[in-house]
Amino acid sequence: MKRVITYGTFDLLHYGHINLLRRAKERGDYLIVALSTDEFNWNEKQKKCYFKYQQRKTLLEAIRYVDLVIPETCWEQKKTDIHEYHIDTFVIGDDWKGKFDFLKDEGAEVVYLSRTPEISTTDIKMNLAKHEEENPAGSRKN
Ligand code: C2G
Repeated sequence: MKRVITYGTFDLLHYGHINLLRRAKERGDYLIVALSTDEFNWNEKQKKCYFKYQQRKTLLEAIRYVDLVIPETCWEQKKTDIHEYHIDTFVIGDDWKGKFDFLKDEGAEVVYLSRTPEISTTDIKMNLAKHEEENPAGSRKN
């Protein structure tokens, strides 16, 4: 049983995330997602999530490619996760290319997958804010 792990915030889940998770699962039989907690997101990535951890976890657990969701609470846990969860392959988007090569020393294959272009949680938020500005809810007809 080949075990794969990936890490992320996965806020406002979109098709870019799904493309990543699908390709990650294709590399093994069992996919673990280490989901960034709200505290980790804010303290380490300055991200304020629209959905709280439990909501993001519920969404991920509904995805057919995902077998287990665990919390990501710090940068350092990757090394121990590889051993604790008997991971064969670490997968993440290529926006992180080269950042986690040290996991090879723990015996894991490290794979950077191409990001899906033209979609991001940040863009979704910006586009929604712009739309709201151009079509304030209060003045909507009927
Ligand atoms: N992703 C993608 N294509 C996009 C957007 C995201 O392939 N258009 C991938 C990212 O590369 C990442 C995963 O989807 O592998 C989750 O993206 P984020 O939630 O933005 O994750 P990030 O904040 O990069 O967290 O310790 C690692 C970090 O927790 C990674």
